[in-house]
Amino acid sequence: MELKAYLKEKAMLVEERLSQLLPDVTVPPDVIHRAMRYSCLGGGKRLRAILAMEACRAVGKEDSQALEYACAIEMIHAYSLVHDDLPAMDNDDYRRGKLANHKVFGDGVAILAGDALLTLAFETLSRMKGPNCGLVIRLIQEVAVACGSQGLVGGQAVDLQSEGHEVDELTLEYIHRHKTGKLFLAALRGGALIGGANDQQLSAITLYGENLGLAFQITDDILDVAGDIAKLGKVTGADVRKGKSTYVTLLGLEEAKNQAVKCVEQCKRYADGLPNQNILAELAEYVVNRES
Ligand code: GRG
Repeated sequence: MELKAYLKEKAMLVEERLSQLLPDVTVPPDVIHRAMRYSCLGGGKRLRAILAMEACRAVGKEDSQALEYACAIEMIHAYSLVHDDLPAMDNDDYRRGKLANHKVFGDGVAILAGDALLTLAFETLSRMKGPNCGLVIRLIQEVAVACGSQGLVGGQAVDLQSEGHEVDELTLEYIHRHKTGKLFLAALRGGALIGGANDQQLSAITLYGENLGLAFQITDDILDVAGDIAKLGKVTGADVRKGKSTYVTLLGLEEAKNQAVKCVEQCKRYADGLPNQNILAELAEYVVNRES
């Protein structure tokens, strides 16, 4: 099957399961459930979910075994986007081609919707049926560490502090390895653990994930200067307007592209060493060639 069709099919599976896991809008208090569903459903590439499922498949189990885990990761991703768009953070009005959560529901409800999505993600992890208790705890730990002050929150904190200053490449790398990279890593590593990865396979998946995260972020920076607003579903040029350093401002457009290509080469090397048929190598290509 062609990659695009395959990704669409997997994204639909994730969407369907997420819709079942999220409380219905008829469940009180309806405003919070409407806000949660608004930002968690009906958009997004579901890249992190697909990575979790592919990592599971790459080391030996059906990708469906990682579906619940993949949904928990997508809830956390949605939460991070809702909070990131708030006026006190990145202050963006649009996300995924529609108004940001706080523009529809107000800042207070948007904060609570994010909080509830994070909490529901951990509830979902704790209810997983397939993995044994020990593995469930390990998965919860992977996700918690990725999200905390030495993960996404840490990356976001340094990003906030850096606004309006020029930062060096090391700081920029810190921001992105944490703010963006850690959730990719948690998705991949958790999927691989569900798939029964041995230590060597888990470290290959980790190295794949580190390179993928970097390739993804460099591409994000390139899209912010050279992307198509209609395809991106948000405005371009936001980084420059906010005085943010990016891979493009630090390295220039051409060198940024070269670095992304190098990361993809590394990704392919690690993906090719995994035992079962998977699309991780193609996904790395997709990440740098994407338009949104
Ligand atoms: C602890 C989860 C958590 C968050 C609190 C707000 C915050 C701290 C962190 C922000 C993290 C953030 C917004 C990182 C940016 C990640 C990024 C590049 C998002 C876009 O990802 P895509 O392109 O989006 O995969 P879609 O819409 O396709 O899902």
